[in-house]
Amino acid sequence: QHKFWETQPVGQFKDVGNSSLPEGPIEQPTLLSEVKQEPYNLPNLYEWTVCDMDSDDVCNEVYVLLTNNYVEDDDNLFRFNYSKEFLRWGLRPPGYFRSWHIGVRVKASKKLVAFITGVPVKMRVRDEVVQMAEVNFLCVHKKLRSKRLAPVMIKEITRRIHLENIWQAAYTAGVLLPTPLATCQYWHRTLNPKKLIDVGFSRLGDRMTMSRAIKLYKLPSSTVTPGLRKMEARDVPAVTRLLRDYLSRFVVAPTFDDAEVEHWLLPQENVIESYVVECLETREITDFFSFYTLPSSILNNPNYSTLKAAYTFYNVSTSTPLVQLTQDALIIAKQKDFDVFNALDIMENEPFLKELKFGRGDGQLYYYLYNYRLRDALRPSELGLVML
Ligand code: NHW
Ligand code: EN5
Repeated sequence: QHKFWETQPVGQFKDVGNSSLPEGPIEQPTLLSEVKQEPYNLPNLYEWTVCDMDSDDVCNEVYVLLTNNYVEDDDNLFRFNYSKEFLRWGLRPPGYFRSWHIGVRVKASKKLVAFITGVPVKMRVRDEVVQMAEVNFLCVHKKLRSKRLAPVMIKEITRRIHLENIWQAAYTAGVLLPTPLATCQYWHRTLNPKKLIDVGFSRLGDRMTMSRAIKLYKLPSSTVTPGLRKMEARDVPAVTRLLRDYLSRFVVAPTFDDAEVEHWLLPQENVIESYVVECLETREITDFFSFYTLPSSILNNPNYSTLKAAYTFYNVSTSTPLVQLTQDALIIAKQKDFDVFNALDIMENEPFLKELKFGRGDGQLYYYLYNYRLRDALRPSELGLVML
């Protein structure tokens, strides 16, 4: 069934429910000198390349590959369209390794035809903090699919992660593989009903007319939380404290220091938006929310070419109710002309989803760990990790 995944140190379907297996690493690290020193072999026409994301030309090649070949929805109406600035942000966090930005080129033409990346993250699993890689942006050109290139790419990035003495990884996918740490659901809050219906992202249900839909999804024209403002560099220490405290509640979550909070949360136009609530009396930062910008190309529509989507990222509420905080996020997203605001049912999101008129999506997101076993799958609300 899974000729490749059966050979890997991941939870196997046959072991689901077997509580006798211990939690923790599935296989032990080896000496670095015992890690294979040469890259895995690719089919003869292809060669490995490190993609230098500092280079505008290389970044553009990656962007073009993903724009034309990355993830689509089940009905092939939409394809993720990560921007170049977004890719640079997502792939160059503090301590990143250039060697983990791996491309495959056609030897003869040098055309980039496949890609896979990792970035380092310190992940807490229960009460252990484990150095891991987050693996993302696995992509094989449409014309090269089903040739078993993906397993070679996964083995090669594993080798390069091992060379940095890192032995665990986290990844997410829309497909079911052996075996999920958690199974999460996408939810969508309509901001621009007319466009979402026109492009096939949503449908007018029974007894729903366009004017009813427009009224249903209407939002206040300005935010309601006093003291809400864009996050600034001076907020980093306070936001780090809030986030560290908050993420400690979840079974699996990253741990962030100031440098990582600065990288992942300081606002960048068209990439990441973050807002803090500053208490007007004490000047304390009591809450914050963030969302990232990830448009999708609309495939084959005569009137529209991109769907502007916001994805909720990390949020912490200590004094403003999370529902109100998230409503302000929706209002700001609407002001910034997003068409839809997306969320997963992870962390404490579940309660605000229904309240704020999110609708269940047709996509799921499975979370995985490589070389780390948990006795049972987690509930989405036990997960404190968002991957791009
Ligand atoms: S999920 C997004 C993945 N990308 C896309 O869906 C883009 C569109 N699709 C493609 O480009 C986020 C291709 O279809 C891909 C597969 C490249 C997906 N994850 O080459 P073959 C991520 O980037 C298995 C893992 O013939 P293909 C996360 C499949 O089950 N495995 O297929 C990435 C089969 O193995 P099996 C996947 O269609 C995490 C084998 O690949 C997969 O031409 C990576 C078939 O290969 C997926 N999304 O190419 C793992 N999709 O055993 C990182 C298919 O079932 C692990 N497969 O026979 C950690 C490594 C680091 C460890 C460090 C200690
Ligand atoms: C991880 N780094 O399927 C990335 N998206 O629901 C890789 N559906 O947008 C993993 N099919 O439900 C990616 N509209 C896995 C996700 C791949 C993309 C994907 C889903 C998530 C999605 C939309 C559009 C469906 C189009 C037809 C959807 C319904 C919204 C509706 C709004 C009004 C109230 C009811 C729901």
